[in-house]
Amino acid sequence: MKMSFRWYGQDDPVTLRNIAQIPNMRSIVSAVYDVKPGQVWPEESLQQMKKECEDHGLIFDVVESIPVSEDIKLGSANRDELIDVYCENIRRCAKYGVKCVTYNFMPVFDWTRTQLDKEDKDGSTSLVMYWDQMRGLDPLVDDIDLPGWDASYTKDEIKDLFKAYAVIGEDGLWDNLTYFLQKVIPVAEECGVRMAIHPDDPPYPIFGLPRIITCEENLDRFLKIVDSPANSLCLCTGSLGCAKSNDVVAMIRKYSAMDRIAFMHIRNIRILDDGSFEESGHLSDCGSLDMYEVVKALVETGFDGYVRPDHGRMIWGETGRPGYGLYDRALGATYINGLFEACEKANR
Ligand code: DNO
Repeated sequence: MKMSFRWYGQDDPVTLRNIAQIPNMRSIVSAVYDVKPGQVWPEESLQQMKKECEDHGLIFDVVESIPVSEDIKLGSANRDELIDVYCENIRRCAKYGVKCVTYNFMPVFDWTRTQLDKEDKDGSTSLVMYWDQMRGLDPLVDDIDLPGWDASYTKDEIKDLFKAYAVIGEDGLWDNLTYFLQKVIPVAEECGVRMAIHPDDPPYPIFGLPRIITCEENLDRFLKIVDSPANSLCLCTGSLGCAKSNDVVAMIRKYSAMDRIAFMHIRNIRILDDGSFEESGHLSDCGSLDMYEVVKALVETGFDGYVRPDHGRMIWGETGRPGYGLYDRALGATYINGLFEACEKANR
């Protein structure tokens, strides 16, 4: 496996020097952040990112994310132009050494949480989603302002998007994803990039918006749309794992054996009785997922893709981007390294 760490560029309080000091750290996961979705990424930005990483003994070879515009997901009239820009961005990333590009196909917003700084008994804080804070909210009536939502939309724009997704539904979203993949994957293949779709987080409908990258049946369907290693998964244990019906270890075993996992996001979550969940420390004991079994499944199937510790808690008084501080993610990386070493030695 190739150990990696997400870095938000020059504005990130976590520095490349910090990251380079974590044992076994190899790759940087980043993106060009000062360009809006649907625009071409300047080559200078990619070149600079590559150089900065190299100056710290790290490799910039994973992009997270090239965002997919809503007009592509909705199948709007201008989608061809936007897909052309998307393909150009893949080519540009490849030119500067990128081997894996992560993206998601979630309508309107990325992950959903109800609080980003829930304090645990030990004083650490983490991201949580509590159903009792979600219930009763209606995006078409209420002014919803959940943490992590794209603040660039006006309330009216959000309402229009919800209506547009209600019209296309899940079937329309599958059609638009198919259209996107059929154009994008050949380009990725041509330039040696593996596209890695991130599962919906959480993997069930939120406020009635369609969600399709959610479960084994749907991942099977997704992978068949274009049957190529360039059309792969970013398998996020914490996202798929918060639906009790998902057997994450079995999914990893199956898709890794098929060589269809390009990128692993490894983190643990604690599922509560009502289906709410809290992001926990990475260790198996801290949450509901068995991280040893996760890594064992990867090792036994010969996984050689990218791995990153996903969201960490805020500990030791650190402040910063929720989920993306240095300390707890570094502890996560070290724990994951340990699991890999043990499983690899046992597998020899
Ligand atoms: C959350 C991340 C996601 C992920 C995107 C990929 O912290 O895992 O935001 O980057 O869904 O497009």
